[in-house]
Amino acid sequence: MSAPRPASLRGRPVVALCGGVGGAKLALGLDRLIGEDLTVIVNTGDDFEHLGLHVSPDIDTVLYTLAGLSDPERGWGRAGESWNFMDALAALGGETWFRLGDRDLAMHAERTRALHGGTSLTDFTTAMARRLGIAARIVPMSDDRVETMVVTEAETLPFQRYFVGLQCEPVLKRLEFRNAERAAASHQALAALRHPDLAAVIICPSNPYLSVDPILAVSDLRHALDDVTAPIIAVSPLIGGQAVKGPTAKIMAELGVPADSVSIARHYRFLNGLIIDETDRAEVDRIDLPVQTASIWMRSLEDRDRLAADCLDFAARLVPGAETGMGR
Ligand code: FO1
Repeated sequence: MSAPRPASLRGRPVVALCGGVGGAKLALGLDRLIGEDLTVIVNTGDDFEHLGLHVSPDIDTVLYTLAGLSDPERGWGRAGESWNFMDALAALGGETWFRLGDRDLAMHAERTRALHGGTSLTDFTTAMARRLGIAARIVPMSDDRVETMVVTEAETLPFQRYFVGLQCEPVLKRLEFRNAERAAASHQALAALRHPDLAAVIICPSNPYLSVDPILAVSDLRHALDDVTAPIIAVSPLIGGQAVKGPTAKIMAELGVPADSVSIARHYRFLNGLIIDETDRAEVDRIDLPVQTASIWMRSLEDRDRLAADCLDFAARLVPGAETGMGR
């Protein structure tokens, strides 16, 4: 059973910014705690057209995770998946570097059909969340195409070619978020950030460079965040200088940034507070922000619930006038 939320936040909306696997775990804890008061704004910089289908990997990871349908080992795709389509495709000599499971395929086919019929990605995603019985609103950062491109020493790669095709091996020089400045924010994402009673914005422990920066690159969203008066907090994606999963530490090394929570706090310039792992307690005094230590490695459902409650407690204590007993 989830912990009760702080009285000062009860019934008030909360926004989470989220990428794929790591972020979705916290989004699940938040959904279990505050359900329909939560809006999750999801990165779509990883979206791409594959085999004629519109694939939105981070949206699907969040949908499947919150619906209890995700594969617990991989973190992406659906549990109990079968791969007949991929096997048949391989036999025909088709492209198999990016794997679409048979069940997952239904989502991509349905999304592609809906988008071709004029439905927006926002409307399709919110409809799917309802259909899958999810209480929170799940919304893409934009209905317009924004493409994360990875600039390496040798070439500029579309995100999935770098992430899946090359397993993040090439040394990253920088990232580009094509069309982000021109893309309009999803109307639901903007409305959630502009809600007059907004209680908190929580940046999930997703990869800051690959997963959260594309959201922040959408100028409408960045400006809306600048105008947010509610506390904006982040959960560090690092524990002991390493990501639980994924290439965050490798990318930080390649960008010449120390892989620690101090760098995460500097990266998100607009933060009012940062949650770091209790084992990184020694870093607290080097961070120029209110810091809460917590156990941020989410192995069990209870871990997700507890961290979600910690986030809301921390945000509630950051409101001017609230008692500030930071966990230092
Ligand atoms: N990740 C992989 O490492 N290999 C895959 O073949 C793969 C397929 C895939 C299909 C659908 C989907 O929603 C996600 C998929 N992912 C795969 C994960 C995805 O590439 C990443 O998790 C995100 O884009 C980064 O957050």
